[in-house]
Amino acid sequence: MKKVLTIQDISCFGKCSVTIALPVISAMGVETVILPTAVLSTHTMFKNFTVKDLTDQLMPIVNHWKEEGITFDAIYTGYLGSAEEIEITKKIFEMFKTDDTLIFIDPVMADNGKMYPAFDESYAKLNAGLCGAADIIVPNLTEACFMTDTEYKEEYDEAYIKEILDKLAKLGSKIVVLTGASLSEGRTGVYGLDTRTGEYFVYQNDRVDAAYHGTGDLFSSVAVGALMRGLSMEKAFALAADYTADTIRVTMTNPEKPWYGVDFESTIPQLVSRLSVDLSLS
Ligand code: PXL
Repeated sequence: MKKVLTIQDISCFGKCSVTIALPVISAMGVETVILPTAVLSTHTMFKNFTVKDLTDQLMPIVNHWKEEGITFDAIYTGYLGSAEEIEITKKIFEMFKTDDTLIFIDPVMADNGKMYPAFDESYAKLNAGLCGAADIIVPNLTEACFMTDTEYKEEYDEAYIKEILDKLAKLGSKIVVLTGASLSEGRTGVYGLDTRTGEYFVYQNDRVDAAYHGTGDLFSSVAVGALMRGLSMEKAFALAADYTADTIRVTMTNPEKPWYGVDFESTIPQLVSRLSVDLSLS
């Protein structure tokens, strides 16, 4: 069984980061090891959330793993709390990366044109530096704009997306995948570039007219799980995009109208069966 290390926070309530990555990647048949960067009472879209920073725990934990001879097939990073944690994450890559380790970075820090409360633009530059160590990065449009000093636009054309991808490529990652890239009215999805071959790839599905927290984490977790199970990049990202959109659709029918997170618990069985179908066809 493949083994993924995911480095991101635990938001105890709110369904994001570790509380999505752990159940979703595990359900996909991949062992999921967690390195929590902080413990928060909720994610940062709630008011008055508490935070216990765990920066001082990261190196002691990974040093213990190293002594135990523990290895990983992939390292997937999401929400990191501080500049110092970005530096430590780079060290962890150096400690655990082999020729076969996939480094997958979701530079979680912003959405809808704005940084999340805990971050500023200098943090975006540090995240851009971290992205240079990745095999695959999956910023959303806002994060990509902050990392490449590009004006964020709500309305744009394909040339704008390609310009951002070309700038992201200069950060140094092998594959760059822009999420939330919309090429036509009512459609959205991913637009990727393999910087080694110069080839672009696109996957679009119907835009669901609702926004929930944690959907980026859901998308990334599914992509990591699918890649670990051996799906091609195109298939892994198509599965992640479709599953995320389906889960948003299901969440919209919940009479309790949760605003803080999606009902991925209801859709995990569909994810697992679509993964089996995709694997049997590949
Ligand atoms: O889903 C991204 C995310 C992860 N972790 C924390 C967050 C957010 C988004 O708001 O606040 C703590």
